[in-house]
Amino acid sequence: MIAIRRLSAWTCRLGATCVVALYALCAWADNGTSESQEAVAHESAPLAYFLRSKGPAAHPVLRLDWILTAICCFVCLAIAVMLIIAMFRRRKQQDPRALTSKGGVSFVYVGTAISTVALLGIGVYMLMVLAEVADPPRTPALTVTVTAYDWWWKVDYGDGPTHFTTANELHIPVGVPVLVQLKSADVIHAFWVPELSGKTQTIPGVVNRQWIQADRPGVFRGQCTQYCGLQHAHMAFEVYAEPQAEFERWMTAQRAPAPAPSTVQAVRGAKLFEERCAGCHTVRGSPAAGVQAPDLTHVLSRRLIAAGTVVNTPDNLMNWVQHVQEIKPGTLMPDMKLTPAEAGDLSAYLAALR
Ligand code: HEC
Ligand SMILES: [Cu+2]
Repeated sequence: MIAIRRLSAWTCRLGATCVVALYALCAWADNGTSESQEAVAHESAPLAYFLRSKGPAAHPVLRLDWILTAICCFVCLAIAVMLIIAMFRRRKQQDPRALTSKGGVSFVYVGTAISTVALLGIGVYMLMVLAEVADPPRTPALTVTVTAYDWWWKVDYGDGPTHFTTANELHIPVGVPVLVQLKSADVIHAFWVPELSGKTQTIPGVVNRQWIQADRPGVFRGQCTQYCGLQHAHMAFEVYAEPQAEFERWMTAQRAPAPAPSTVQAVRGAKLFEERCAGCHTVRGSPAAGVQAPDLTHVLSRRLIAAGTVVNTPDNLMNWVQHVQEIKPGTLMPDMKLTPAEAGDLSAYLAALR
């Protein structure tokens, strides 16, 4: 009896050590990567779903993660320890022709009972977490519509004359619940901002709902989490949680149409854009009204382009336009063949879309 008690204490201690080690490993990976990937996604890579939750829709999920991990570690260890004991504690030799063997069956009953209770408990706890995060604590302060495309995200704000569209970037006011209506334009994707909420699928023909809330200002990385084809891994986005005033300034700036091109070069660039890009892209305030690609009215205001793949600098932008298929092979924009003069004109036009 004493031996068993000592053994179970030892197993518990080892389980706890495993969980702590796992946590340390996550923290280490998190630090290492955020330094080396500074250029791509500051403070948000990797997704850190085992480390931080920054809002009420994510806190219960993080707690669930760790409790389940602890239980799983404990079960693995307990089984390993019992196996080892079984290997070393042989029974007395028996007559090999004997038909009956005694003892040991009670372990089956005890094991089944413990597993049943544990699994039922976990099931109930999971349902409680689901209920806890199903609805926001109060009426959402804002509703946005996010539509998933192969392989980027369209974000729509407001309707009627105040409506505007952006891509791969979700701005929200801090400290209030925001309702995200989720749609898909093609296949099944899934919306996930680990620090702000659990995962929700986007399904063609269905409008799903997920609420998010950030307790503090910050940038939170999101990722498509349902395999959707070749560039699924490059289908990220960022959520910017901002104080109300800053958020409203951003909205006002985004609502404005693009200014008319002001230099001769930019006018040439605008014409080129209409001929070569307008079939897919929209620039409000110009005749370009394509719908199958990101709205570029304020493309320069975005930190990243191509669904989190490229940092948005003037050089990277023109490199993207001309070498899309090298940067994001298979994506639904073709490489644009431009002469150096055309690239200069287009660049001058795009530079005003901020
Ligand atoms: C056949 C349709 C098509 C044409 C034509 C096209 N694009 Fe695109 N473009 C796309 C798609 C689709 C994406 C999204 C790619 C992704 O992220 O996977 C995109 C993305 C972009 C982006 C990144 C936007 C962001 O916020 O992530 C820029 C900039 C861009 N295109 C510029 C241009 C320019 C300039 C032209 C014309 C020279 C052009 N595109 C022509 C389909 C097109
Ligand atoms: Cu995907």
